[in-house]
Amino acid sequence: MFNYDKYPLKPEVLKQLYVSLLEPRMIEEKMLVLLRQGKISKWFSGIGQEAISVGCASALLADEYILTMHRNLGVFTTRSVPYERLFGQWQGKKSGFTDGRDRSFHFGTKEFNIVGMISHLGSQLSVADGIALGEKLNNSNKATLVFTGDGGASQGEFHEALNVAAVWGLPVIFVVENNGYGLSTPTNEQVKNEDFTEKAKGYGIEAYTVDGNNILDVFVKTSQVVEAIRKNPRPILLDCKTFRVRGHEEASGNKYVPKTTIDSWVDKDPISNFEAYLKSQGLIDDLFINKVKSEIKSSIENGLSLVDQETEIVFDDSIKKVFKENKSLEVTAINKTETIRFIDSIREGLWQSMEKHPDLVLMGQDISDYGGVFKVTEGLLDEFGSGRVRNTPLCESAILGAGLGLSILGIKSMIEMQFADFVTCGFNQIVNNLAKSFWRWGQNADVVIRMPTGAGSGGGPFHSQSNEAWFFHVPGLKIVYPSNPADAKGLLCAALNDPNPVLFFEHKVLYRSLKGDVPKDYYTQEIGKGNLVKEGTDVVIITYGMGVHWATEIAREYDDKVAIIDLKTLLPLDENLIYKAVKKVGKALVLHEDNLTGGIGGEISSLIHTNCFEYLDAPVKRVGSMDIPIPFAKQLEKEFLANSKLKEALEDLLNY
Ligand SMILES: Cc1ncc(C[n+]2csc(CCOP(=O)(O)OP(=O)(O)O)c2C)c(N)n1
Repeated sequence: MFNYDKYPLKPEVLKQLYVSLLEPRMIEEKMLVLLRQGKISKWFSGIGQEAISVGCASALLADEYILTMHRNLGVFTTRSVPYERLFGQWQGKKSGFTDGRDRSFHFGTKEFNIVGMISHLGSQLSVADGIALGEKLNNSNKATLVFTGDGGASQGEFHEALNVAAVWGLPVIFVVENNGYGLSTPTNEQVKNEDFTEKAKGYGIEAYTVDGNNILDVFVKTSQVVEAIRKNPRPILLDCKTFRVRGHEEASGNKYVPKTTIDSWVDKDPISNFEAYLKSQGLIDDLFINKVKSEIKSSIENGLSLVDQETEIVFDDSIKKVFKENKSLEVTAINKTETIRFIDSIREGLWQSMEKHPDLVLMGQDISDYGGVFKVTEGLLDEFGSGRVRNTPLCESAILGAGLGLSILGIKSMIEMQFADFVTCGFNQIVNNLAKSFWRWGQNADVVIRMPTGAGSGGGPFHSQSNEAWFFHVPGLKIVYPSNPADAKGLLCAALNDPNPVLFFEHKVLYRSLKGDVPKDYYTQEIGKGNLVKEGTDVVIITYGMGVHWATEIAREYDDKVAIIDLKTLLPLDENLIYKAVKKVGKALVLHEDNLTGGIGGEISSLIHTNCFEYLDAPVKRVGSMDIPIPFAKQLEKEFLANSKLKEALEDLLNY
């Protein structure tokens, strides 16, 4: 059935491949028993597909990254991940890789150079791009390999990741496990053209069809392409034809698959066929097979008994650790200042951070020779070169995923959204991958996302939204929103020092309209600290960004009655500063440019009511923009904005 003779490999290699194939099969057979006993929660079967995982993992060097999906147990076993750690992971034990925080194959381990999936299909592909970019920038001559199913390849991320890899010449191997079904959907309902090599060609990517049930075909083809791309970095796609002979996951069954189809693929089983071949060649015999099987069996039993002896994981405060510790020290500003615009302060912060972190990479649309649509990155290309100042194709998601990939190699990145509005196209990567990675398996996402935001320049509903509240809800993210040039530079430098994902909001209208005194040298400001910018006796306005300027303007009309807090950071929120000021004056007005409903003001107002109730002389007032999309025409936009309602609300509160 398989022409194994085509590949003249050494007997030791052939025998090792056989043993490597047996491992995942035998583990899985045992897990199916444990599943029935309720000892593990879910199982996604890779039976019949082991040749792909094992062949690929055997072809790569141990220090080359592999990004796995839910049917790739063979990668873990081939990389000699201890069984007890895998079993611990599946049973939510401490010996696993996620401290019981995430299930099954949703973990990575840098010790074994494996990055596991998140549930959201497609997202891994861009992370692989980032790792491959890091390897390329490091001149390491290493390849990266990432798996996707044929179903997952319908995700937009597949398109984005392949395109980026092609344009940037990244040494990444995209392996499509083309196994006939995505859950219950047959491939012909998933895609019109089932040949993924043809799709690859559309991106300018070399591609090969691989018999995914023939271990030698997988191993030899992968070895060849990995060798090729180490020397000459470029992406290659392997379309591995195979079949999922069991259900999507054990509980769901596979009644929708014709029995004759399953039977025909069972006949093509990658292990029994290879075993028969090796026997026919006199390379192995029953004695050898039994010995290997009994060794694997006892390793499985041993691993399971170790995990059985483990106590259940306990709930404690460590569960709250969503951020990696930030060990960077604050750098104090020295007095020598210059008066510069908001936009210049951001450019200066970026520039000096590029000098401070020699591996920091900037990525974004048109940010390189064009300098970005707002010209924030103008001049950086000439100084720091095209490796570090990178124009990206028009694909937010893939670049955000790539940012996580770079972090895995310990490389910092700054990603510019052309307009904050376009972050919607990368939302999944931010809230599911970047935000949760450290909490899930200890891998931080060292990424700063710059967000040119805000209305006031007639940008209309898609170029001037305030969307900080979308992220405020997500544990694992930091949100910084400066209102003036000095804070912008100090906070940007701090954000770039911080090893965690930071969304950095910059109000576009302030870019060129606001000047301020900014220390010339490099300095940082602490993230998570707000500022009482003005003292007052009767009311405190708690705000940020453009709100600070609106508040400052109106406060002039009320002598010393109005205090103002500039939050500067929204996540983590400087709660103590808020409470102190509210307790002092007894009245609070929370102001933001964002729409009122679901805006950050709701949370702040609730916190004040809970923590300062006895001190309040009036209910907390919220002022936000109207709950409609942002209108384009100047006069409509003006009325839409929170500022138009500020005076009335402030008077109400003062007179309460
Ligand atoms: C973005 C997203 N949508 C839906 C799902 C639910 N889901 C989990 S696996 C799966 C099918 C995956 O098919 P394929 O990529 O071909 O991999 P296979 O399971 O066949 O190995 C679906 C729809 C998901 N995990 N992610």
